[in-house]
Amino acid sequence: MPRIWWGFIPFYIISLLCPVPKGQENNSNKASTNRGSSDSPCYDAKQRPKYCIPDFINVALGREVITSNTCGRVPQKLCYFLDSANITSRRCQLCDQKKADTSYPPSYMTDTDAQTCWRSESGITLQQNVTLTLPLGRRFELVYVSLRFCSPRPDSMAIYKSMDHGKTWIPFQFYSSHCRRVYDQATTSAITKPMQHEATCTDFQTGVKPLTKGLVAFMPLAGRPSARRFEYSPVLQDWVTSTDIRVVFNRLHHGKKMGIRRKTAFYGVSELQVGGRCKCNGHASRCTEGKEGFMCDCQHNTVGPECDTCKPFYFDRPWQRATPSNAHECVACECNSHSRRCRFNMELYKLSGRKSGGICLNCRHNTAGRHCHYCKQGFKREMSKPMSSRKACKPCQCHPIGAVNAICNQTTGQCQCKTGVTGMTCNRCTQGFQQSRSAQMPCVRIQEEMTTTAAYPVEWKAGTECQSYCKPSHSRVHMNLRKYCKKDYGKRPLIHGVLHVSLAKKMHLLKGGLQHIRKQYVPSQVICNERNEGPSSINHSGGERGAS
Ligand SMILES: *[C@@H]1O[C@H](CO)[C@@H](O)[C@H](O)[C@H]1NC(C)=O
Ligand SMILES: *[C@@H]1O[C@H](CO)[C@@H](O)[C@H](O)[C@H]1NC(C)=O
Ligand SMILES: *[C@@H]1O[C@H](CO)[C@@H](O)[C@H](O)[C@H]1NC(C)=O
Ligand SMILES: *[C@@H]1O[C@H](CO)[C@@H](O)[C@H](O)[C@H]1NC(C)=O
Ligand SMILES: *[C@@H]1O[C@H](CO)[C@@H](O)[C@H](O)[C@H]1NC(C)=O
Ligand SMILES: [Ca+2]
Repeated sequence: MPRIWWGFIPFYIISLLCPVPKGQENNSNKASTNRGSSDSPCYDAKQRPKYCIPDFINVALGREVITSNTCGRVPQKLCYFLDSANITSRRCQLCDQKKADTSYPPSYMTDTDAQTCWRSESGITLQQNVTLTLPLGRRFELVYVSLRFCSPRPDSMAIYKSMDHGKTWIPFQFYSSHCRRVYDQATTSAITKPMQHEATCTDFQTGVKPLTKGLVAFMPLAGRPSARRFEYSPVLQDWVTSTDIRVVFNRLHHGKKMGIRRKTAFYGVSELQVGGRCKCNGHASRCTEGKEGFMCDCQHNTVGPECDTCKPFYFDRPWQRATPSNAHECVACECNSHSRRCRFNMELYKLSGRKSGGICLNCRHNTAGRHCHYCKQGFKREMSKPMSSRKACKPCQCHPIGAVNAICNQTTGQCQCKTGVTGMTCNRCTQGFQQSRSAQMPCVRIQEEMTTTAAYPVEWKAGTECQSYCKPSHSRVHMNLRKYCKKDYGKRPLIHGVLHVSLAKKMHLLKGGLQHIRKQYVPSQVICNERNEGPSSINHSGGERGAS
């Protein structure tokens, strides 16, 4: 990662103008000597998330600068000064791109060598602008833009920034000895709050001296009223954000002032630096350069090039930029381990007093609810297991005929029984009742039954668990009542009749393959009441029900 060339700008200037949270300056040293998650600047000693930002880097280092104009396409004479204060130290040299030692390419601005120098063509006319464009590849929050010249500084120059990768440009700063004439701007003395996101014009750093090695340094936060509360100022956060930097040299100093003729004068820059840090919104302390450019090393359960979204399943509250007083980390949804997906709901979030707005999606293990915190219909809570257990909810197993529907009381497991039916799953006739032939009234008062006369021996007696008395029929078709209940209920809250398995169908089933049949469902009565040939002769009010 390219470091800042600190020798360039006095450190105290930067620390004064761009307050850095305590401990950040020493960050890089710590990180290299004392690596480990517990030491992460994004978490405190108790592993609580805290505000963190990446180190400053010289974003321009090694990057390509696109220039409108570079000397030496045709050999030219360029004159410059050896001594920054002495006009008589003038030297003239040939610039010729055909030879390496007489070439002054743009890459000399972003190398690490303070001696190497890019030079524009000489003989720049008064109307001619020379432009340097530096794409940064991603969004950075800039601390400074600085140029070290190897010619006298320009009389007028402008710095622009882009926030959309060069589509549009926003003035960042103007430098001119004649602000009004060149840029139609007043020379700014003080920056007030309403204009702190606007470019100003200054005659500072525009003098002809030093004749060489002069500096133009722009600090976008310098003198801006909200700079001290930068982390709480969206206006300034926006102001320093850029994807590209453009420097335009609009006017040379008069040749007379320098004692050189315009024909041999040029713009020369030995170092172009852009101090900035990746925009990571307070959620990363590191930003490393990889194949796809600089990437924030996002913490606090955030993701994205700028740590600008919550990572999947961490949608319990909305994403927010961190501040020094609150890390605003993304929080996982509470789904009792029954879901790995959730979504955010603003209404619920507001109702909860801005605490929780996550809604679990696709609750598994027969659970339901916003947090998968209760059992879905047809299931009861298994109290011996914690809610987060995969076995927290068990099927009600309400009897398909004895119960009104498949839904039981979540806590007690009690199914809703029809008249005269009892038992947790409604599988028995109450005392004084006995089984009838009707599916709607499976148990009738014993005296009523006497009067209607039972054609078949009905054995659905009190105290008899159906499953235990349901014997396999002769056909050895082992049916599973439990599965039947599960399948046929829910869709049909009331069963109006029982299954007729016609003889033909039965034959088909027997021939067709027992394996298949074993998976089929037949209500208990079919098997219970008949030895073998019975089922088709049972005539309840309902019609035939699919055994397929
Ligand atoms: C780092 O911190 C130590 C004390 O913790 C201090 O003595 C040192 O000067 C700091 N270094 C820098 C580069 O700020
Ligand atoms: C200016 O530079 C010239 C030649 O480099 C030298 O002779 C002269 O003494 C210098 N003058 C001052 C004031 O430094
Ligand atoms: C040079 O820049 C100035 C100021 O931005 C502008 O008004 C002028 O049109 C430019 N000249 C050319 C030739 O582009
Ligand atoms: C479930 O049973 C309990 C205990 O009898 C009762 O308090 C509760 O109201 C019942 N719940 C429902 C939804 O019927
Ligand atoms: C079943 O009962 C209905 C009247 O309830 C009657 O019309 C029908 O013929 C009976 N079917 C058999 C197979 O007994
Ligand atoms: Ca250089």
